[in-house]
Amino acid sequence: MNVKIEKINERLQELVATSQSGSIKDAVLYSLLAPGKRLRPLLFLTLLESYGLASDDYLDIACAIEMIHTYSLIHDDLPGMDNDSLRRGRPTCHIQFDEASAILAGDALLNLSISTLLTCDMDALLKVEVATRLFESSGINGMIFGQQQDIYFENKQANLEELNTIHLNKTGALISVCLEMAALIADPKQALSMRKIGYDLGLAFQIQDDILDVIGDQDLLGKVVGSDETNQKSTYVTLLGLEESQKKVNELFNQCVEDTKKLLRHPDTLLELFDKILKRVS
Ligand code: GRG
Repeated sequence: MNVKIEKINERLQELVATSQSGSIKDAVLYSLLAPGKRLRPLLFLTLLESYGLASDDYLDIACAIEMIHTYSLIHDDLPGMDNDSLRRGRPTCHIQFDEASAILAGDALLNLSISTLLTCDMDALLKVEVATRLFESSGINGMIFGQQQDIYFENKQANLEELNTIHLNKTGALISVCLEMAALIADPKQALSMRKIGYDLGLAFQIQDDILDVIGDQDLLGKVVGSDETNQKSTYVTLLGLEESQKKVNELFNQCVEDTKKLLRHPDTLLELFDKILKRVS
């Protein structure tokens, strides 16, 4: 396994270890340590390394990001939202435990993410800046807004602009802030440019997700395919078809590559990660 992923997983386990024992801790560990790809923390840590910083020094921030992502997946899978039964190759949290435990496990992860960030070892002002952007992006003006729009458009036809708003907020905001936070730490002048690259990457990632929901392999993806159709969701594939959707992914990817090369002296590792993310089958 990738060394960075191993370190993220070990640190996640340590950060939860001191929590009160009981079913919520069990549910948190069940979802958090399930085999996720850790793409968001990897983007953050990889960009820090591209800037020449030691990524190990920022592992707690990477874990805070993953905690937010995992809480969003647990809540998204609930019967009141997407009502999914499979996630990361396992029964979803509310199926394995129960709905109350899944709601509380998501809440606990959000809290744990905040305390992890606030207690990490970093200059206090920079920490406030990084935390502000992380929680703005995952909050009501970012991921949560996207989720609300996503639910609003269930059983309704969204046009391309509306779909972009959903995708950019629901998925793009958290992906984007991973790059933005690394730039804020290492080279603040590049933070806005990195945010833009992150949004393009996030949109491409979500379009790829729309494609995989139609042509993907359920066993590899570890989640139920065809869930967009079941939930009557507008997607890039329903609006533009498979071929045009793939074209859009490629266009966005090329844009990300071009923009990144303009900013970084050593872009190769980050570009390899972009490539891996957008060619993913799982
Ligand atoms: C419930 C507040 C709240 C928000 C939910 C992000 C989100 C908003 C819901 C997740 C549902 C979903 C399928 C979103 C699209 C983004 C996406 C493909 C997430 C899965 O990310 P991966 O593939 O998952 O990185 P792993 O399991 O590898 O971490």
